[in-house]
Amino acid sequence: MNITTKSIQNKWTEFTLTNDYGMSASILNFGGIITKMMVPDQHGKTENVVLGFNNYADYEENTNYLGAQIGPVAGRIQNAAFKLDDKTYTLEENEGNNHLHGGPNGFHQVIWSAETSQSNNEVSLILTHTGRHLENGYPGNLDVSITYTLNNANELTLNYQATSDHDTPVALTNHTYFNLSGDMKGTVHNHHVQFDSRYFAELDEELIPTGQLIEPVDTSFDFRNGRLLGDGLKPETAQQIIAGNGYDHYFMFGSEKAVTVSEKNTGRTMKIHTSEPGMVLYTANGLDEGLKLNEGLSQKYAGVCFEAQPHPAALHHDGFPNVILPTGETYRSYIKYSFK
Ligand code: FUC
Repeated sequence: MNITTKSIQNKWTEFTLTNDYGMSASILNFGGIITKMMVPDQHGKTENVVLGFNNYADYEENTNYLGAQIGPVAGRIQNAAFKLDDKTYTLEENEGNNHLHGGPNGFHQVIWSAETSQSNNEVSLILTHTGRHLENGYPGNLDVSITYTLNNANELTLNYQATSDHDTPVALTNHTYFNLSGDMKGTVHNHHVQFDSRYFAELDEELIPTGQLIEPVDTSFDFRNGRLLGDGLKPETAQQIIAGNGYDHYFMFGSEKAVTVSEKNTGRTMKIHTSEPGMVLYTANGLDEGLKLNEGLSQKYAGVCFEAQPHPAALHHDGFPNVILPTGETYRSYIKYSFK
């Protein structure tokens, strides 16, 4: 196991965690961005399974949030405002009238403090940051830590912790675009995905949840028995069309908070386990085309994000898992990616 560091343009550091079985994960202290994840396939061939920029400078304006940590609140906050404890808080509008992914100065734009630790069977990077009271419109000084741990079982775990001195909304996630074909050979149409979800959140034209939860029985939104993502990447239903002919929806997990993703050409399988109550499944329907990525130019559907999180729709509607972190309590969550 080891950790190496690389200075990027004299302002950021990239940490690469490597295990004894050929898997590695590279992470920038800027935005906590996962720039690369090298994972062996069934035949022992090690390739990159995430999308990342070829030039680090392109992460400065990462409007597609490649690999980034998202916070304090991932997802869209309708009309960039919410009410809490009888006060209305106004946030910056960065997508129409709405506030997306923590706003323009969200956690994806922060240079985090970094420490590393190492033992025989795992290596970790610990990033910490304090968001200041009302800095981006959110109440409370928010102390956040994200620990990335790679072990010898080819598992990368992200452990999130946050505490605040005010009641405040918190929904942390990671925005990595996966493509298990390795080195971005094509799109994610042939990725097979399975997870236990009985409800997903209906979206309006601005991709804001309407408050309605839909039962996906026997549609391309039903992943309980597994299906190819390609089934849903077409203009079949109003919900797919709204999302840009694909998925960009919040699914609530059932009793199993896990997702299994596999790609048959390489035999790679990734299992995601999380403590979060649901996830946004986003199939890169809106990914800008022609971005210079590590393995070529980006295109629509070049990756898939599994954004495990509570959803800020809870600020405006009943029926969604809570996003308010009470003063002095600790937000704790994890997302674990296991590869086979
Ligand atoms: C996802 C989506 C969005 C968006 C973005 C880059 O989380 O929900 O629609 O385009 O990230």
